[in-house]
Amino acid sequence: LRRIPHPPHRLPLLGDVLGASRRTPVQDSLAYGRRLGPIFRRRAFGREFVFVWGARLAADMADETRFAKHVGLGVANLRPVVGDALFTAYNHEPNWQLAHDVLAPGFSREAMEAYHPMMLDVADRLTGHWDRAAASGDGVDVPGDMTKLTLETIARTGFGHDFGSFERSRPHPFVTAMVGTLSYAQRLNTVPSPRLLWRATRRNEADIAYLDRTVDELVRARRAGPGGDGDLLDRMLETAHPETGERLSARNVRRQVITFLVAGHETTSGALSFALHYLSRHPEVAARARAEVDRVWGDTPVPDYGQVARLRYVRRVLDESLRLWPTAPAFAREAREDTVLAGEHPMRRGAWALVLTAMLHRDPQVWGADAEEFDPDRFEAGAVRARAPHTFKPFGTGARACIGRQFALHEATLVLGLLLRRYELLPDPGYRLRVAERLTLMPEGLRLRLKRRTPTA
Ligand code: MNH
Repeated sequence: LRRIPHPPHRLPLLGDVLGASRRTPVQDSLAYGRRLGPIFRRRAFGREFVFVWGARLAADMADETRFAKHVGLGVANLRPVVGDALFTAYNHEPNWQLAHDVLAPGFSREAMEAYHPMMLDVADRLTGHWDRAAASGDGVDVPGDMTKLTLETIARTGFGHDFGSFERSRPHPFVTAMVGTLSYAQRLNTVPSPRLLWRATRRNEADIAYLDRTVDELVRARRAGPGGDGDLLDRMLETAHPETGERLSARNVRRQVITFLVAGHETTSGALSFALHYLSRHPEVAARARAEVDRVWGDTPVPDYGQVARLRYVRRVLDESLRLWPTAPAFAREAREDTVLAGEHPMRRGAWALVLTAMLHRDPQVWGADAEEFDPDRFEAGAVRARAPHTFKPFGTGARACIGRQFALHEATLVLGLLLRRYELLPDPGYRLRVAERLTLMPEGLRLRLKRRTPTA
């Protein structure tokens, strides 16, 4: 450990807090990473965290035979909310495999095809709202509206539920409570003892109680009603494990529903928002993407499932946005046994480090001297093949990688296609990208003005 660099000015007790802010731990870590190199440590209140972002080191940590997901820091802080549900389960907890096997078919191609028309329905509500903004010349609140869209999409496709987000002027209280628990989980990492946050702790307990109540109500309604055509909730409630015949308990179902409602929308919303920001700032990229949509979709009023995957350039815009701002900006890995990381850093069994995806994605040795620039052509097939493996990891790695990856990519590509086809995106020239952190990343205060392109479509 002593060989791993750390910031020069360490305060007794407090640790490496000089020049760092509690609100932006990821962006501060990017700055440290640039100064300190591909592996570094930060200390806060007597706890030491190792960050890894160099491509060689990160690729070694992707070796599933020697490393596994570590449930730590922000993820562990969510355990009081979602316990042993998929995202927060320890590797050894039996409910991980059970839920994974029961829910994986909910992300198969057939399942995705069934979600597609529902995704279109929700997107219609967004464009209804944006059409009015385009007509009146008002700007739109991009992260706010993308959050409405992605929340309604996962609620509808996964649970047959409607939060009515587009009919509300303020975020649904479920979103407020969710953002509350995410922010609280992040803040817990920035204080020596949770007792310092007693007021926020009480608030957090109320937020958790609200999430639980909302979900219990949703489950009660499903049990009383007709069923959801094999959606995620049906699978959670009805499906027995194909081999063991085991089912998820009521308590575990509650935790899974919250997990999917949260994990299923917050990061996708950020990804869409960053992509829209970059599209508005790069008119030549937007023009190319729009030409592709016009070519692939022609004048079909609604694109079908297969027409979404054929938007290759739009998908590259999304990948490039997730490269610069992976909305889940880090994940933790632990050693399964005593091992040596990249032949250099000895690690004991159970020792762990954070893979700082946001910085791995900017490693100049992988992405070149212009790594900080937005350029979707980096994801052309030839360029991808030429790149070292495990250097683009917005969805994590290995057995515990994102189960919703295809879902998110399909939804986001579809929505970007629909928006590009319908509007010109006009940036506010005074806006400077500000990134808000609450475990996930979101462009703060991003507003765009819209010009309706095809009044008939
Ligand atoms: Mn998702 C795990 C990123 C969309 C549900 N997700 C992960 C991990 C990353 C991630 C990174 C691994 C975390 C870790 O190793 O600790 N997820 C994303 C991003 C998007 C995203 C960047 C959108 C863009 N995720 C979605 C969607 C859903 C979803 C959509 C559901 C519909 N994700 C999950 C679940 C897990 C997960 C569930 C936990 C999987 C597991 O541990 O088995």
